[in-house]
Amino acid sequence: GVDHDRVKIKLQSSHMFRGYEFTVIITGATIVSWRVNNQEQLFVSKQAIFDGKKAIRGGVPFVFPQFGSWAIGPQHGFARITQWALEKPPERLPSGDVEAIFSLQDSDFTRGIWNHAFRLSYRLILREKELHFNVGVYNPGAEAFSFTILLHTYFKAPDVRRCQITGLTGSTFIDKTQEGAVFRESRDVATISEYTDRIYCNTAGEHVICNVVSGRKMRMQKYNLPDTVVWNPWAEKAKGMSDFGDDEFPNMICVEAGHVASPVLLPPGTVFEASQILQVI
Ligand code: TA6
Repeated sequence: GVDHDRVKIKLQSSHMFRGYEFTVIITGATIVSWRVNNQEQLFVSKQAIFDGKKAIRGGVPFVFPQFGSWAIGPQHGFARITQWALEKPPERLPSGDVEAIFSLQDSDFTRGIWNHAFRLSYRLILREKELHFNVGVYNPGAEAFSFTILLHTYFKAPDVRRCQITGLTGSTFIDKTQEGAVFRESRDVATISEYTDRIYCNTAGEHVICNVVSGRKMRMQKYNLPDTVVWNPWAEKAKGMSDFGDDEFPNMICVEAGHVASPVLLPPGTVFEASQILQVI
């Protein structure tokens, strides 16, 4: 269903009690819920703010055209706090999947921050245990522009200390908890036991995150999103965030697919395409 600020998309499964659905808040095209077998896979803080002025603390905020802080605009860019358009309402495809397309193009608001004409398309496809994210960035202008882009996914977890992430081995990472010092990941399986904020560069095209909700595993496949950010604010930082409960940090792990270690340079008249597939396995 579509109402003025959110689009709820349900894939009615054959089994009575096994619902597959996702909900998108059109501000920021932020997915705020993705249920598989009626179980929520995404973390959204109980103190998340939905007024559109601040990014939603949870779900999958859309980070564009800037990952991180920049001098000219809000941290992580404007896409996640701007009203997108529902380009194509939810439709069941012949394959049985359900597809919805959101779009965002430059406006007075965006040009006031970042003076480029652009058009984003965001095609979401719901399959039984999968959610596909297809992103397109188009440059309609006469000048090239560069950007960084990331899907800021908050996974729900019973206890982040038991989560394990594969596919980071051997990658160099920028450690934002240590003033950006660069290290190499030596562990086959990465775990988190403290405040963590790492930009892993040129990681494998696939990660498996273990011990997420309901003890299942989450497979993340990335295309043209070479980097992976891993974040958990832990207790101290969580206390300093008004939209993050003091006791919530154990129940989330951010594993974020992006092109952030180096910017994308987009020549006039061309398109950057990237995608992510999340699958409960
Ligand atoms: O997820 C990585 C990160 O860049 C962290 O440094 C932290 O700032 C997080 O994003 C959340 O940022 P936000 O602007 O949503 O509070």
